[in-house]
Amino acid sequence: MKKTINSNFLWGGSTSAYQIEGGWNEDGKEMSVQDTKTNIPKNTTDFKFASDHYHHWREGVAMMAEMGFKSYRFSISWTRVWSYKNNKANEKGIKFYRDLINELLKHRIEPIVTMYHFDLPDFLEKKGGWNSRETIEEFVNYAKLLIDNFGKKVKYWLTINEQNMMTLASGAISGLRDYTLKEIYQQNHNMFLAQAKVIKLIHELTSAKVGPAPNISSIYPNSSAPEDNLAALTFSNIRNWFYLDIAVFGKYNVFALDMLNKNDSMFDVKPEDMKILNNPLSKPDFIAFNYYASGTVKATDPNKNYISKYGGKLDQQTGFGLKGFYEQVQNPNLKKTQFGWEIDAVGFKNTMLELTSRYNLPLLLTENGIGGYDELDEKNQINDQYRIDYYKNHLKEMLKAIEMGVDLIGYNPWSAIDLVSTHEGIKKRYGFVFVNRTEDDLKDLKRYPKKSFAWYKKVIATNGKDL
Ligand code: BGP
Repeated sequence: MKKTINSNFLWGGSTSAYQIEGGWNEDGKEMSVQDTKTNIPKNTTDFKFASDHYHHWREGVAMMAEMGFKSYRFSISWTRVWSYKNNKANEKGIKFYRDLINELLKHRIEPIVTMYHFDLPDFLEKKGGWNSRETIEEFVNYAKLLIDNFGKKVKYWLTINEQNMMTLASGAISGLRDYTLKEIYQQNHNMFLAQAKVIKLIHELTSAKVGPAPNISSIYPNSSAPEDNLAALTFSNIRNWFYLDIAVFGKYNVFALDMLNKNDSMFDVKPEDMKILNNPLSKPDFIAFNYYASGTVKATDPNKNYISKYGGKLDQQTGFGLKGFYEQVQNPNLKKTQFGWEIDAVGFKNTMLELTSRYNLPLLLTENGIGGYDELDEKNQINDQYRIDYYKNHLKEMLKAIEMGVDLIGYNPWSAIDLVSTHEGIKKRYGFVFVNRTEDDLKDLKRYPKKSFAWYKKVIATNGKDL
């Protein structure tokens, strides 16, 4: 029988706390690294007010319900629920998320909760951040707090959003000081340990399911030259599989270790670490993944310098290069978004097939989408046909992947509602719902459904039959 979407498929949308909430210093919320960030690009808003979801969340959930959402993937702000100043939970912050979760459940929307999405408490960063093993214990304590407060109602947890992008493109995301390659990969190792401990904790204390949420993309070689193929294999392993091999198999990926050794940057591993990473209770129940675009690479030019960590054009999808290993190039077969990311719907299917053949676990799509300029027209409408086209093509490929045997349990595109991009401001919009503000003018923050809102509503109502 032809495999198709289950009736309990989690159709929804996705956001993250610092990019949507605002209320950056309200009701006892303390500073995260996103609040203290100093490299906000010119003419781009910071995250203080964002979409002011902190004051519009009920309306936001109502609009999600109107679209027929079965799930909503959002993150909890660590600094809203825990006070390092008072060394105790911040009840007002807890109440915000309790109310949000209750409201979602009232509308039969399943909360999919990310514990940590790029917003480490600044207090911890100042004490060494993820380079310090203390942060691992702090993350475990924070996870306990979340389980104590929300564990009875949340059935799907995500540990860390895009740990791979925090490692590979941290300049675009966190704006932290210029760490050395070894320090960056030490942070990465410590995050792996934190994740393993928290997955175990969730398994011990709840019946919920939990998974990591990396950004995963198929990687193509620029030509059939064996050297280009090796570059593609290397990049794919360093970008993608490194993160999932450790989470699923408890094993460090050889390509990643080789790259670190050759750069004299191998991180320190304590004897007990591998036991923690290999604990059977630390294995994920599913793989959540974010997909925006594929990537294409070629072998590197020995005479050229590469941006390996930070720099102008490096972000989550573009500009990757590492001398002696790979250089990302443009794929002439693909069109680009208004913000320069390649559009590859077939790559979405390829990515799911690669994930399934490597790990054979259920998959949960937690981000996919297109950033573009949207404006209200004279009738106060937004015609984002380009977004509908993007989703339509991706969903067609998703259906083919499911038919081929991919066990995909949900599709939660980015983003449910307009929010602030990681480094390109509010002008780079992703939502089904328009939020009326600009980079420097908060206007009335009124919400307007875009054309894609009605389209997505129909897709959900027909369980993906009517695209
Ligand atoms: C992912 C992040 C999100 C998000 C999205 C779009 O990497 O998990 O937080 O913002 O990409 O990226 P951007 O905001 O840079 O356009």
